[in-house]
Amino acid sequence: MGKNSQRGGFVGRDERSVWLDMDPGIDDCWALIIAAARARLNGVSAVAGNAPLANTYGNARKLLQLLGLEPTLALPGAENPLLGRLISAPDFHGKSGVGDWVNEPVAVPLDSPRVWDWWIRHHHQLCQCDLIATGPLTNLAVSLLSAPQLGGSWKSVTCMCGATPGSQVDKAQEFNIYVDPHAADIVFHWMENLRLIGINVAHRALIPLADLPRLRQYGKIGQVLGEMLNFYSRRARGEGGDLEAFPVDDVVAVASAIEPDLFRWQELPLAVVREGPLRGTVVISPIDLKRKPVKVAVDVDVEGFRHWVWESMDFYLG
Ligand SMILES: [Ca+2]
Repeated sequence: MGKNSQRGGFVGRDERSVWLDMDPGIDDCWALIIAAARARLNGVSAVAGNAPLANTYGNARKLLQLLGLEPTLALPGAENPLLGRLISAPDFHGKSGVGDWVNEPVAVPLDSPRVWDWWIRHHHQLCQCDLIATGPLTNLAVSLLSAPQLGGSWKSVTCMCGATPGSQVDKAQEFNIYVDPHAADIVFHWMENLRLIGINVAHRALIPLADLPRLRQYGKIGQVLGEMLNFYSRRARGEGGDLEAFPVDDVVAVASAIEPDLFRWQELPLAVVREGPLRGTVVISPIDLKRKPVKVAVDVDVEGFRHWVWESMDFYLG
């Protein structure tokens, strides 16, 4: 594996810098592993989502350690959505967020800096960095409420959430956006250079169950990831319509940020339904809201995506 101790992180196959904002979460873990193979990780911020913040923050730290990276690259974010109580996803990700992988929650001290403090303090560095968000968008929204100019600070921002307006999917809502629809609407309003991956695309780019034994060739990282994906794939298989495959939404988001040509995009101004039975549904914004267009993924090269995933994993060949 290629380490670069001088900068405290891996150098992947290009010199791109990324920041991951996530709620690990099993597919978040795979997304982090692949992002670390492809790019330099500037930071990983945790948000409450698939599990409470103490779990998602602890999971991010432990995974960074597994990859030989500094656990201090992880920063804590929000413990709750902007409004209402946290909804987590133990059915898919286990109570800890990472299936049966033994892990302890890491309590966040009251006086610990939160990620939006770091972003504000280091805002001049963000223009070099692609932000990829694969959890509820609470951290991004808090940063924008605190300092709206951060919306124009990133090189690009990719969010895994929702579903493209007008797409035919088995559910109108998706977990990240359903957990904190108010945060998503703020992000759609204020964030510039924004790309959206919805489940209408992510649930097409499925990984066949038959591919999982390939993980055995990647040593300890492959073993840990394999155990997690065995847990997750048993629960998520069939999402997307194929019982012999499972979705890896957060990995798709990383692919779309690093290899956007694998996707077809359309520009649309977006808003989010925040309350009621359609909570979390993405709609084309009414003209009077005057929103900037978002680049929305409308199609994916499925075979190209799968090839990219395993090519990325080869970074970890022993
Ligand atoms: Ca996630």
